[in-house]
Parts: sequence; C-alpha cells; structure tokens
Amino acid sequence: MSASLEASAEAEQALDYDAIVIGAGMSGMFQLLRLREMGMKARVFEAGTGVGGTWYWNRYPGARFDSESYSYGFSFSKELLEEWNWSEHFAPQPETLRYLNMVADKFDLRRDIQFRARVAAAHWDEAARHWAVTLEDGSRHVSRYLITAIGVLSAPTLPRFEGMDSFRGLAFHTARWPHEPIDFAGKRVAVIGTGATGVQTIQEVAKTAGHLTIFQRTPNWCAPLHNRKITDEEQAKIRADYPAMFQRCQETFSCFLHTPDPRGTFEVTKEEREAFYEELYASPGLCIWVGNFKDTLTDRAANKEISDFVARKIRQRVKDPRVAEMLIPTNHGFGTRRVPLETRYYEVYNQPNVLLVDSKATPIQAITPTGLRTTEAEYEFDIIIYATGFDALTGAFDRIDIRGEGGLPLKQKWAQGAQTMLGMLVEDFPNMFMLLGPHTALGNIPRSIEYNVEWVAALLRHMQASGLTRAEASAQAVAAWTEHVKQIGAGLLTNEVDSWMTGVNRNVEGKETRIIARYSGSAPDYRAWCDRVAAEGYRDLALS
Ligand code: NA7
Repeated sequence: MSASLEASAEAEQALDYDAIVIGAGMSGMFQLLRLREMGMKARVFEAGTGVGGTWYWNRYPGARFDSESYSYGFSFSKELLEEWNWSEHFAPQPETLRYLNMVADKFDLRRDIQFRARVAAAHWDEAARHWAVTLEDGSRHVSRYLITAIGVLSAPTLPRFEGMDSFRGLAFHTARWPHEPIDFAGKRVAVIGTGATGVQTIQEVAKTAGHLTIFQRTPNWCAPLHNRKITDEEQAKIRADYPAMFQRCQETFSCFLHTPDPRGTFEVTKEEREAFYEELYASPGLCIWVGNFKDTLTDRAANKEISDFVARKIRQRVKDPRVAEMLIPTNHGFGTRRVPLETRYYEVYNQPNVLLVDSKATPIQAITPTGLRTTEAEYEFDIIIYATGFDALTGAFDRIDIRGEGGLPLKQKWAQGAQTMLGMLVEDFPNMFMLLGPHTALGNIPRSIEYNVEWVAALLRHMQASGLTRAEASAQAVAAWTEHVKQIGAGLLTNEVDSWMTGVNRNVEGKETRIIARYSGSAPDYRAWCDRVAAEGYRDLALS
C-alpha cells in the first residue's frame, strides 16, 4: 500500500460519521432523512431538548405562522400530507411543534439526533479530508461532511443596557421563552421591540396583563392576518389540492401562495387602486406585502400610495390620534421591512391599561432591579419581555468557531459580508453545505429548505457514485453568485432601510452598517441557477 493510500485509509477509519448535521429544525430533520436513505451514517447535533428549531425555541405567547399552514408543512411525503390536519389557516406555535414531533416519530429521526448538544467548533482537516466537530461539552466527532441547518433567524440578541442582570422580576427574550406557561394576570409587563415577534406577543399579552407598556423604537407597517379555523370541507379541499398548491408555491416569487400583481400601481385608476388595496387589506396572510402591485417595492411614488393607505387604516383603528401617529412609520415605506401580521394589534392601543412609549425620543438608559429607566421616567415591572430580534443570516454561523482550509475562520472570511455560492457553499470550506445560508432564497422557508436539502443530497449522491469525497465551490462561482446577489439587490427600497434584512443589528458589534445581506431575487430564478450547476455536472465546484 502506498503511503498516501495508507493515510487515506487511516483517515477513513477515523471518521465517526459520513455527515454531521448541526440543528434539528425542519432543514436538519429532512436532511437526516435523505442522508439515511443514501446509506450514510449521519448524526445531528441539536442544542435544544427536542426537534423543531424555530418552532422549538420561539414559544412566546402568540407565536404563529404568517404563511398558510398547509403551504408551510413538508411536501415530500404523500403519507405525511394524508395524515396531518392543520386546525387553523395560520397555525399557532404549539401545533407546529406537535407536527414536527410527529414527523420525527414517523421517520424515527430521534435515534440519530443528539439533544442538549451545542456545537462549539467545526474545523476542516485538509490532510484527513474531514471535519472535526467539537461540542460545548468538549466531546469531538469527526465526519466527512458538515451540513449546517442552523437557521436564518436563530441567534437571539439582547440589548446592551446597563443593569440587565439586576432586574428582580422575570425577564425573557422571546426566542428563549420558558417551557412552562407564564401568567400575566394582574402583572405589570413591558415589551421591548415591535417587529413581527413583538407584535404577536403584544396582542396576546394585552389580553390578560394587568398593565402593559410597549417600548417602541421604530414602528413597523403591520397588516391584518385574518386567521380562522379550517373547516372540515376546507380540509378535504386542501388535501385534494395539495399537488396543485405545492406546484403554485414552486412558481411564485418567494414560494408563498401569493405573488406580485403584474400591474404597476399607476397603470390603474385611483379608484381601482383603492379597491385593490382594500381587497388586499381584507385578504389573509402576506398577500398585501407579496401580492401587491409589482412596483410597490421599487417605485417611490407607488410605495407612498400603499403607505398612505395603510396609514389611513391605522388612524381609523387607533382612537387616540397622538398614539396613532406614533404607530405610523415615518422613516420607511410600507413593505420595505418585514410586514408583521396582526390580529387586533392596533386595537390594543385603545385599551386603558396599555401605554406606548417612544423609545427613540426617550431611549431606555438602564434596566433597574424593579423595572427600567428611560431618559424621561422610571417604570416598575413584574415581567420584561425582550422582543429584540436576532443576529440574522450570519449570526448563527458567527457563534460557532468554523474554520476552513489553513485554519481560516469563517467569520474572517465573511468580515466584509458573506460570500457564497448559491448560499450553500463557501470557497476554502470544502465539504461544508449550508441549508439556509445567507444568499439562499428565503420567503416561505420550508419550500426553500426542501429544495436545498434535495440539491445537497443530489450532489452527495453524485459524489458517492463517482467515488469522490471532496467538494469545494470555485472562487469564480462564489464571485459570480455574490455579485449577482448584489446586483439584484440594487434599486430595491428594502435595501435602503435598516433591518435584519440589510444586516443591521445595533445590539451586535460590527453590524451597524447596511449591506446587501440577502438574496432578493425570485425562488424560481434561484432554483434555475442551482439546477444549471447540477445539470452541468457541478463544474462550478472542484470535486475530487
Ligand atoms: P426584528 O424584526 O429584528 O425586531 C426587533 C425589534 O426590537 C425592533 O422593533 C427593534 O427596534 C427592537 N429593538 C432591538 N434592540 C433594541 C434596543 N436596544 N432598544 C429598543 N428596541 C430594540 O425581530 P423579530 O423577532 O420581531 O422578527 C424577526 C423575524 O422573525 C421576522 O422578520 C420574521 O420573519 C420572523 P428597531 O426596529 O431596530 O428600531
């Protein structure tokens, strides 16, 4: 045996697994199943105590889908679709978590998932062609492939106020909510943050809290969710329509059931426009955001029309004109940040036990043992809820010490912004595949997850069949995709506003400046690019 063959045989023996998957949310679960089907020995490491990812962690009151439930579930198994009934058009978090647990049971996934296992580091060893993964408990596990299934919005961030630890009441970040129910009755509650999460939390907590104070730094444009129960008749129709519905999700811009209206805002009369906006405002789900006139997010005048319309709605719904004005965004137009969907959110501000505080005008200075202090006043609370969001897109990667060839840290590689091929591969990080990496198509996320899992599985099958064990994106392919992401992001009004979608999070050092942080093209265009790479025999990758 030659020295190099001996070395590779030794390395082979040293492998604990063919593939390590980080995370047991929807992407990790489905990837595990596909790896198993191709005969691979796979292990999933999951920090939580159960499956579900986003739906495991985000247990805050009022958490629910903004995508239609049936368009969100897995589509890969006909049997699964036959077995499961969603109870509401936009299911609440406990139901989604039950669903994902049922999926784990059905496919016997847990035997390959290690819970309470947070990955601290993953280092590539070029000589041995493997990834060495170290958990926080110090244990080390070696695999040929590393698949990150760590989500897009999974690294929660807290503000950096003075005295954060001094508070004597209960305090939670919404994405680290306790597993036991919290009773708000008679309690003085604060909610900090009014993004999609804050809005869902506020409208739920307001139902029972003794007194609720909301600290809003930037108002968002919210629109009605229009949720309701699914009737038996609808259930039967949904089931019969599954193939057509999933086909539609493949064809729409961002895999939702809704897609932009092909008309421009000013191609119709003022009356027609107003009627269309009314129709959208009365429609369920994200229709008003992703099903609006095609130029809503590119043409300033068009954007102003819909913004003015929604502002009128807010003024109609909020009784106190001063409070209504506080709730109307002035620094960005409708839809240029994520549109939180709501159920009687604006009416919360008509309750006598609810106070809205403008924390841009009077910033929070410190958390105190009994509450918090702003530049203007002291407040006392029993419970503080931080709905302050996530270090999005790259944050979950930054929290793991990932090193590629020559010990290069991924964080360093991405210091000027992420560089990826299709959001799935990174040059110098061979055999690492990202299921929801920055620059992948987002939108109705499970649809993207299913596509990316299948794409990675097909690549691995191709490698298996050809006796290949190393895959790396070429510098050229990474440059081409990263440049494409930048180009299609230019001119979008969404990229002119601070938000997680533009990589801004002032609670994280180094994330103060807006960048083109995510792919903003269509999902079909994304898939076409990925399909082409596969059809051309993966020549954009160095395979060996
Ligand atoms: P978001 O959308 O990032 O919202 C976070 C909110 O918290 C937002 O209102 C922030 O105000 C506010 N925030 C954050 N830090 C502070 C400090 N230090 N002081 C005051 N207010 C603060 O996160 P979500 O969890 O609501 O939603 C994330 C996504 O998850 C959502 O888009 C869905 O797709 C699912 P700001 O706007 O920065 O002024």
